[in-house]
Amino acid sequence: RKANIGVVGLGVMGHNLALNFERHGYWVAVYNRTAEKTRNMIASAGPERRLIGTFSLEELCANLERPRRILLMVQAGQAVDEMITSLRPFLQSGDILIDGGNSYFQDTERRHETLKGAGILYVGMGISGGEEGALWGPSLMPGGPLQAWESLAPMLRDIAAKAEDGEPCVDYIGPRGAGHYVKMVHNGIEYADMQLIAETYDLLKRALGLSAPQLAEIFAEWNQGELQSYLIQITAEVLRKIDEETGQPLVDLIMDEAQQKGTGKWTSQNALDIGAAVPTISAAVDMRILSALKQERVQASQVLRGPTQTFRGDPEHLLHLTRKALYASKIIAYAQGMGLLRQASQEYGYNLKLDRLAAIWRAGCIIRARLLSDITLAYQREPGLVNLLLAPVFREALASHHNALREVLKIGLDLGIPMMGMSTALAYYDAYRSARLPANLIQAQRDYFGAHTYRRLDREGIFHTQWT
Ligand code: NBP
Repeated sequence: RKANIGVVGLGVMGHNLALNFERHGYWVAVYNRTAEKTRNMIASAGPERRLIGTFSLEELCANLERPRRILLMVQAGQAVDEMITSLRPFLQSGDILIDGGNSYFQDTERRHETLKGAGILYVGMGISGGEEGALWGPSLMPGGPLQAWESLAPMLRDIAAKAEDGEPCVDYIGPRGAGHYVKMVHNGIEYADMQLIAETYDLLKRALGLSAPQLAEIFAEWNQGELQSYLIQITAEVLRKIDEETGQPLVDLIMDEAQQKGTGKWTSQNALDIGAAVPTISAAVDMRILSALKQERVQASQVLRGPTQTFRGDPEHLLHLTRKALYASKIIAYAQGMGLLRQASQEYGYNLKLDRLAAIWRAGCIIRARLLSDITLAYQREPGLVNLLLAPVFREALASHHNALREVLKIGLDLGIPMMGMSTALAYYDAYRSARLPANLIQAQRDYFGAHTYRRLDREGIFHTQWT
């Protein structure tokens, strides 16, 4: 019999997504460049499973019902182009090719354009949720031709995570590279969220001298309230983990050099390109870059001076403030990410529905959080909302939390603890709520040295002054 879908690339994600489709009653044909992985998968799954192992792309395509649906789960970049070229001779008009990797959205736009002429429907689909999500329910962000979405929707709804209200965490995102664009920004927000949590951990550890297991209890408790999220939950679990060999908290033994695969950097780069401010996402990328300079930092720590004072305040009060500061800065970081999506939607004609994006991030993905239900509601109530910070629910949350963020940053400054994520979040908030910024001076300077002209508050027109 013919399979309903083909999966190419049986790495961590492809393997588990194939099993997820199979568990929902679909026949899945699988293929991997290294044949051994295919054999192992078929052997370990057992003969009763609806899986068809194939050992060439021709065999894979011959085993698929038409129009074919093929999910590529190979490494992003050149491997995707190579697979498209190799698959191309076996595909026919109307077939659907889905790239589920973390491809750069401009690559997806290009591939979409190339395949369009042959009538092949190219879908760039962001997938979030990691290994477990792929198996038990990821958040899916498919973009591309609407016709492809209509054919894929029932299957994707089946395998996707389900939000609390039972709604599947998948929806049509928009044309061309929209799905991969949205996944990129999802990852940018994820970078910011992780950085804010890391700063909170650092402050509490250094100011209060708390151990990892003590911090684990604090994060676990915070996970019961407004901060409830996957990232806070796993932070508690990470902090609780004891290294079996040494008996020490494992986190204390892990090298403090953060790696990155590029999606956070792309988010910052693209935000600069289209003129959207995402300082907290950029700060998260910058802090990963600084973290990677381990040797330099160790040397600099011997010669560069900072404050020597210790924290003398009330520990309970600091915990209370830090929880509020984390929530406030998290709202501001999400507002930056949503603002970028809004701008990109206009720039690229993606016609993004921000309430739908927040809705499909409520479960399955790495940034799933209680906060996303509020974001969904805020955009449902006011689809034209220009900035998330202006939604009544977040305006009020920030009114009651911004002072805690200020207090926590003052403590961090006094102790010399770098809090680039939180401080950019507060600066963004203060800049956005400033009716007047000092850009008048910048305009005057530009006009002084470059005759760049300026506009005036009191008169219409374009002006230039002989400053000397
Ligand atoms: P893995 O590293 O586990 O697997 C990579 C797959 O790509 C293997 O099947 C490998 O085949 C295949 N491949 C490579 Br590498 N180069 C190839 C080429 N030139 N031609 C054909 N196949 C090639 O990756 P993964 O973690 O499953 O990730 C797959 C995609 O999903 C990536 O784009 C990733 O960014 C994205 N993603 C990952 C996660 C996650 O949590 N891991 C989450 C969301 C998205 P081989 O067996 O022959 O080497």
